[in-house]
Amino acid sequence: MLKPNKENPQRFTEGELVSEKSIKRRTFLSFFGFGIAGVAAYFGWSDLYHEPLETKGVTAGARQTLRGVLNANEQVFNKTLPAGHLAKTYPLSAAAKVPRVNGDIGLAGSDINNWIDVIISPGQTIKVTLEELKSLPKTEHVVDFRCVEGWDQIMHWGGVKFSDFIKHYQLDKQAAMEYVGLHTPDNKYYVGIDMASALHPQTLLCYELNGKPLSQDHGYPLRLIIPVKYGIKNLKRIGTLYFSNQRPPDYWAENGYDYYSGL
Ligand SMILES: Nc1nc2c(c(=O)[nH]1)N[C@H]1C(S)=C(S)[C@@H](COP(=O)(O)O)O[C@H]1N2
Ligand SMILES: [Mo]
Repeated sequence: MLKPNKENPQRFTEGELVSEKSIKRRTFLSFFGFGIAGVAAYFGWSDLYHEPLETKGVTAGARQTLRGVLNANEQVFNKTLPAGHLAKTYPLSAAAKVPRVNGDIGLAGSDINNWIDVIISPGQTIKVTLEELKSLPKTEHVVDFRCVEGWDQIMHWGGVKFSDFIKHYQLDKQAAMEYVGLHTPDNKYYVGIDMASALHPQTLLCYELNGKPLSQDHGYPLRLIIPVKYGIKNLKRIGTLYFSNQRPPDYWAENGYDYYSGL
């Protein structure tokens, strides 16, 4: 649309015409690129902000359109990321000497065991001890750990590859399911992970940070380290691990965050 030039209301400048056209074009493009900003520009941020929350389910707390975008992103990422895509690794010297602690939901109880419960079918649970896991091949890596709050830190982790754990306990049938669910012993923190990301070669059932056993606030005895996901998915103090074809409940997805939370 042509608008009068402010300085000279009788004149229209070509610049305005071009820039308005290009803005429209960009809005259009980013909308179809699933950009949240694009969607907001298209519908108006205030409409988005005031639209009803999604129907509460495995995910909750996000506006309906935003959740639609997040779920569409999951489809795109699942189909386009090459299976072997690795997170960047760093030299040992780059690892934080005093790693920061963030998030203590599910860590307050005294229910600190040296095993985890692995539900291999609805009626069958096996106890997998820390000692057993330590006897399996150890994998270490130094990766950038990223929190959705905006900070990141290079950290040195050690543990058993999730895929080695699957192989050792012959859980192939379970690994053919779509999701892994994990929760703390008190059930207060819980996450769901798509199986492709769980089986990713850098995903660890982790028991060491900087070459030492995990401290309690970093998730003793065992935590998930999944460098292809944001920190929220890296559950500390695993109590129970199970397999499912439905999305397992997920603490932050119920509070408005992306279920997939991939990097
Ligand atoms: N049990 C549990 N695990 C958790 C959290 C939590 O609150 N409780 N917070 C998550 C978040 S948001 C981040 S960023 C990382 C932080 O891990 P760190 O304390 O080892 O740095 O743990 C994740 N795992
Ligand atoms: Mo986080």
